[in-house]
Amino acid sequence: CPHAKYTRTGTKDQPAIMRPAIPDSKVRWNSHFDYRPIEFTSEKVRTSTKEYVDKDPRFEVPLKIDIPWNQDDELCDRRSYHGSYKIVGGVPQNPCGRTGITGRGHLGHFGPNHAADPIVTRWKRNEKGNKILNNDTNKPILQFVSIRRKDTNEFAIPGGMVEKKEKVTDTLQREFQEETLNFPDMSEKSKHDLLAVIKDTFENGGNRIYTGYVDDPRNTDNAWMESTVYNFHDEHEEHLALLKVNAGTDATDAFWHDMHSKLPLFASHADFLKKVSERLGAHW
Ligand code: RP5
Ligand code: MG
Ligand code: MG
Repeated sequence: CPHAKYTRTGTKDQPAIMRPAIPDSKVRWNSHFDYRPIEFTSEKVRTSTKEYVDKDPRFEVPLKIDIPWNQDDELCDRRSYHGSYKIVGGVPQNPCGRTGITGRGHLGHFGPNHAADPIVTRWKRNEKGNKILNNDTNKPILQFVSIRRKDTNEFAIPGGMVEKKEKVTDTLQREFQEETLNFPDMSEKSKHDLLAVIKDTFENGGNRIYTGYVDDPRNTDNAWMESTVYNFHDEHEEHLALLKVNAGTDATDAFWHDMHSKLPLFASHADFLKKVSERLGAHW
């Protein structure tokens, strides 16, 4: 499990909550520390009446709420990729350590909140179609479909939350479409063709890059993000590489971006991209 290391939480609509600083050596639960976390669950999550948002089992007395921790229940999969998590004080404990915040912050579920991240890549090419090499590393440069997130304004992979009873393979396609393929004026025929390409390449040509904890700014001691990350690479500019992208729901912008280590990216997304570049022998 990687170290939980975020120091603040917040979204565009809600001010950032400053977390008490936790020295690296004190992140793990077994290190002794005079720990005084802040309890924070956003108004939106606390007052939600959506069936898919958990009730807080600590406060719903006398109405007893029994959440099937560590299991795949009818609403969502509450299992972690990091094995069985502990229940402390009636709620799950973040397996990666202290975050400075208790409660759920902006997250709907206690325990793992599952997401999926599609990394769509192609080679950067010149007008003749040859791969462009980086001057320092002499390795070819990859490009990936990137968004700028509405909430934090950072560059990110166009991923999203796994919805109620959704398969991860469906989340990957849905989020990619929603966040990067927004063409309101496109004809029905072109839309149909475009979606067929996505469906075909996403269902047949992906490589799993990572599954597990994401160092997301919304993580708390009791709720955290985990993701399944896939790379869909178009080696010969046959299908995905030809896509034109346009920002949709959660993005202010969507574009093909050169991949390298200096890009400031949301959450653990740089770690995921690094893995892709290593796998394909690309510049990083
Ligand atoms: C990150 O948050 C995941 O890696 C994924 O990219 C994203 C999912 O949350 P939303 O984009 O739906 O806010 O932890
Ligand atoms: Mg998203
Ligand atoms: Mg989304």
